[in-house]
Amino acid sequence: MRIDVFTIFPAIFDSPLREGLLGKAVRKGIVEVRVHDIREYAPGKHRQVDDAPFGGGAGMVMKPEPLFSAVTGALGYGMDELDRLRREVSVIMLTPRGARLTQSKVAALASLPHLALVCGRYEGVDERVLEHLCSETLSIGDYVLSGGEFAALVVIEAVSRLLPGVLGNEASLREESFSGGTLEYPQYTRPADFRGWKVPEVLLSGDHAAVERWRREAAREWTRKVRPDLLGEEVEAGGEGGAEGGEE
Ligand code: 6GU
Repeated sequence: MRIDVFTIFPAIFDSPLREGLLGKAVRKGIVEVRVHDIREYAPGKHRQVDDAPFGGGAGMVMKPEPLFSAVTGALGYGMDELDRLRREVSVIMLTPRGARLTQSKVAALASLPHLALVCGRYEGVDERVLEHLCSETLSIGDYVLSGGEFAALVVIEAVSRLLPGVLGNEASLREESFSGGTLEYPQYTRPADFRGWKVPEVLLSGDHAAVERWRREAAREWTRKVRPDLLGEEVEAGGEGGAEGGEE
């Protein structure tokens, strides 16, 4: 998969793309990420990428020209080829105004050949960028970041781990358990007694059916405590799911 990122802070992406599983996927060539500096496409001596909002109000708005130039130019399309660009590349604006990212959305993105992630900054982006350059918008949750960079990294990380050859198979199995209606069950490892805090007896019993029951119940209990909304829903906006842990 190819991912092009458009940002005014390209250095933010340096170490996340080198470290861990994502770094490995990049080195293996499973995901090819190219980071582009929007400012290099801004005209004039000042390379201005933002301006005051029409109609007044606080904050600055990202100008359309540098964003259109950056995305078309870097991807090798003419300014008159926006339709072909949007057919061939999924151009996604990261913004707190965007549609919410879910695991099912992540899986859908992982099946695409080419993403372009546009990182919004400041208090907004000229709406014509959303209307005529981007094919969709995404937000990673109901809180505000000062820019889309960390959200883009979240998308890259979540998508990359689903690509064939990155994880092995356990990824998709775990994803299924997440979309099955509850969060994951608690995990323990050695020592069985740490400063007097003991691992639940049943996990040491060797009784696989009992372990299974305990995990299912512990997962439900935990989910009820921290994410009751997940239990109230038929199927979490995340594909599959439903059969188990859905009743009550
Ligand atoms: Cl994609 N961008 C910004 N600036 N803030 C966010 C977000 C994105 N998703 C959640 N908060």
